[in-house]
Amino acid sequence: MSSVLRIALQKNGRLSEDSYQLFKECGIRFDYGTGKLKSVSSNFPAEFLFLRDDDIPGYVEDGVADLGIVGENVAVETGRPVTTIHKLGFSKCRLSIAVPRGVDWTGIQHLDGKNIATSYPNLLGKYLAEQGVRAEIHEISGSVEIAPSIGLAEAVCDIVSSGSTLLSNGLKEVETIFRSEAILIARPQLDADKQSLVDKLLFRIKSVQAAKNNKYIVLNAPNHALDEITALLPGMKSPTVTPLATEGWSSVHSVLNENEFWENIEAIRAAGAEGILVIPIEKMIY
Ligand code: PRT
Ligand code: ZN
Repeated sequence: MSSVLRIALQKNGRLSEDSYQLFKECGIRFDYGTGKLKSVSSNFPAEFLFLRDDDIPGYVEDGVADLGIVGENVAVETGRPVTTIHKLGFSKCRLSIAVPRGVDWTGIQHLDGKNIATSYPNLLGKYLAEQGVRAEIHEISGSVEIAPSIGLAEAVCDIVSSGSTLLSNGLKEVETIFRSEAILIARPQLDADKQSLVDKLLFRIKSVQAAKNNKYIVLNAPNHALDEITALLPGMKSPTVTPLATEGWSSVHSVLNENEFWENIEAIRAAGAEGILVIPIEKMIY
């Protein structure tokens, strides 16, 4: 029988939509959101399991699933021996310590002898040990941010994204102890057939991510400025330069990375480029 990859995804939560979208962009079709716990892809040898995120590292470790998508915070907190094979760039958040707004925060030593409520006792415990702080960790599974107002703890350590939950509970963020994003995890020992399917999947994921991080750019340039402009647009190998019907002008086509985008565009315009078109890329194959 030929191999089928089993991939565990969060059933319904903050990771779900982006995870489903990623596979869609990789051209891998499967049904989700039907209430089913399992779905078989119609065009890739993969089977998807829909689970609670906290259970995913364990299922991957036990071999029930070969791959899984979870927040790095969950993967590290559970401490399961799974391999992180790729960072996915979505569901970014941080694990932070927060205290009531009125507290005069002087540094991490402020927590000495205090009670801290969290759902992340391992990550917090490790951080406090590194900082040489002796505090009591009070583990709770949800609604951590209300702990100080009901007298359960003097501080919290919780996931923060926009910061509005802390704000609306009268708390302020004072230390970030961990930064997280969604990651693809794998069972450490995959057989050769499954590993080759993982490689195929990773190739697609990287192509999708590269496309998102780059833009296709087309512009008109006076020939005397071509050297300067093409130096700013190295592209995948080198830019395409073709003459325009108008004497003394060329059309330049290239690819520009999102991170360098605005700075380069300004320099390109200053060098004399005109009619600049910026076009999204669907896939980018190196
Ligand atoms: O039901 P299941 O167990 O599968 O899901 P869950 O409720 O445990 O997890 P879920 O769906 O809330 O989060 C899944 C993953 O998304 C987390 O493990 C993180 O890696 C990531 N993530 C990204 C977040 C957030 N952003 C986030 N904002 N996880 C939780 N939050 C919560 C946080 O706990 C706090 O209550 O949102 C609140 C803070 O948000 P802000 O925007 O007000 O700061
Ligand atoms: Zn969960």
